[in-house]
Amino acid sequence: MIVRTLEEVRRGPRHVVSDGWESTRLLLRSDGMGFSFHITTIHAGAVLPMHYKHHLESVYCISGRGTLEDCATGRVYPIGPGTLYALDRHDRHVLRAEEEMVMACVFNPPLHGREVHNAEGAYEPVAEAVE
Ligand code: 9YT
Repeated sequence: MIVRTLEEVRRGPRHVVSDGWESTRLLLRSDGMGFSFHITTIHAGAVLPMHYKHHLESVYCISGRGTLEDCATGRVYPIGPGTLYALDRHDRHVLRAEEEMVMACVFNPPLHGREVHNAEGAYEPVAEAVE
């Protein structure tokens, strides 16, 4: 059984800070669950183009407000507390945070833990694990 707190994981290497967002990866590939689970904070004003070509991701908004653009259709969805989006088709998208947003994110396959977005807003499938 695994029991850990956001507070303790935030203090270690599973807390990653990047441009416009930071994320605490509570579960990673090395935990053996078949998915990874993250609590991600999107900073106010961030505009994040993303395209997870190698992963499926679902995102649940806990707090804050913003919008999600589906680049294939141009459709823009309001995102707020209680809204979930799932990138079931590896959808290219842009997340815009009107205020700070806290999101719970699940990735399949799980992230290893040190990925950052490449120029296309994707995570490369890499081989290194972070324990
Ligand atoms: C909402 C969002 O950007 N999710 C991606 C997960 C997060 N950037 C992470 O942990 O890498």
